[in-house]
Amino acid sequence: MTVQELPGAAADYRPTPPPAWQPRTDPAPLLPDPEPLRVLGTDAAASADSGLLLRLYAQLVRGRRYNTQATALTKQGRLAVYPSSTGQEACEIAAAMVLEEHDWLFPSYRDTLAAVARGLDPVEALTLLRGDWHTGYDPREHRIAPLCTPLATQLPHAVGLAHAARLRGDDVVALAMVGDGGTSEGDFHEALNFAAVWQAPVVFLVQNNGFAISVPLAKQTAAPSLAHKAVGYGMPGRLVDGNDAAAVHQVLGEAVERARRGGGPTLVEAVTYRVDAHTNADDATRYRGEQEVEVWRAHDPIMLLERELTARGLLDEESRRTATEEAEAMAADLRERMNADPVLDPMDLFAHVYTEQTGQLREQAAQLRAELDAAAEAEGEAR
Ligand SMILES: Cc1ncc(C[n+]2csc(CCOP(=O)(O)OP(=O)(O)O)c2C)c(N)n1
Ligand SMILES: [Mg+2]
Repeated sequence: MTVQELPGAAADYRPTPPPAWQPRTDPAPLLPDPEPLRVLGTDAAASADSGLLLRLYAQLVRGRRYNTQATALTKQGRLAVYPSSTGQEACEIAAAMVLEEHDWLFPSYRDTLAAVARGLDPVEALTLLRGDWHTGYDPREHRIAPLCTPLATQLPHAVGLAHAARLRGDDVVALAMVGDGGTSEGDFHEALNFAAVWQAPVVFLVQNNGFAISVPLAKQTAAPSLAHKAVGYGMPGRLVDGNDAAAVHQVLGEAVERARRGGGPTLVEAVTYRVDAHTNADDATRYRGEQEVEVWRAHDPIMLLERELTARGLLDEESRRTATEEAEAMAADLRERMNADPVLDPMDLFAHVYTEQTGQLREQAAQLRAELDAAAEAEGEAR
């Protein structure tokens, strides 16, 4: 294609150079470190609190078991779909643990573990994924927004809530979770911009697990790292090893404290890996090799913690067994309760959608009501 030049353009155009442009703030302190922060297996681990490491360990073991149990339930037809976070447990658990009870968590569909670690009933956390109805839990009870399926839409919600809380003088930090793919959504950019302009008390946690379904990170972005995106909005970007539970806990803890003190938002990129397929409905062998997965298995979050705890003499056979038994008890309870058929009213589908029902939804509700009544009548006549 040839670009047509306007007559007289280029050659005659000799503008006065504009005044030198200066950055309004120094970008250097906002830049992420070149390497993700690691604690486990480094000198920094010596100063990590042993009680915290043991709590993280118990929760990670429990989280892994939750993932395998929920995946098994999909195979048994008890759960429609489950996006496993196996391999990402350190991010999930640390995110829940750095928050106070009065803070808010804004999870994505993959973040069931974070919601459960924050106190949500393990069965209620699966209501949506079972296809029962809507969110399935009361978001206000534990201050956990709905597990969000539309990518990144939870982020502007988190910013709005955090900003509103600050205007009211409430001590609330919002932690919003999103995937690497979600960073390409407009909502991600709008949320970051508003958060930085308003200095809202928000922490954005990007779990870079390498893929958005089959799309690898290299096809998602050309940025030096996802954490670098923070700089363009005027907030600090932090890069952390997402499989190192102590490091994720430290970085998120610092970001939450900063937000609480009025220091504004932070973007944290946790570099991790989705070991399982996108969901039970996906076949990951079609877009990645087993070798790649093996490399990440050798950097497993539970294994990294076990190594550290064992080296420090904090984890013996008995405490390991206790953690496993507790996780098994949780899985058994989850199995039992998920195997009971839920009592559902299909009309609930129309409740809690809008304060004032739209005309279209009213029509659909009437249609469903008529179908249900006809079915009940036919069943009555057949008896
Ligand atoms: C707005 C929107 N577009 C597309 C989809 C379909 N979709 C569901 S998950 C997914 C990939 C998201 O990848 P990522 O953000 O990296 O999260 P991950 O699944 O890896 O946790 C896509 C494209 C969606 N849910 N919402
Ligand atoms: Mg991803």
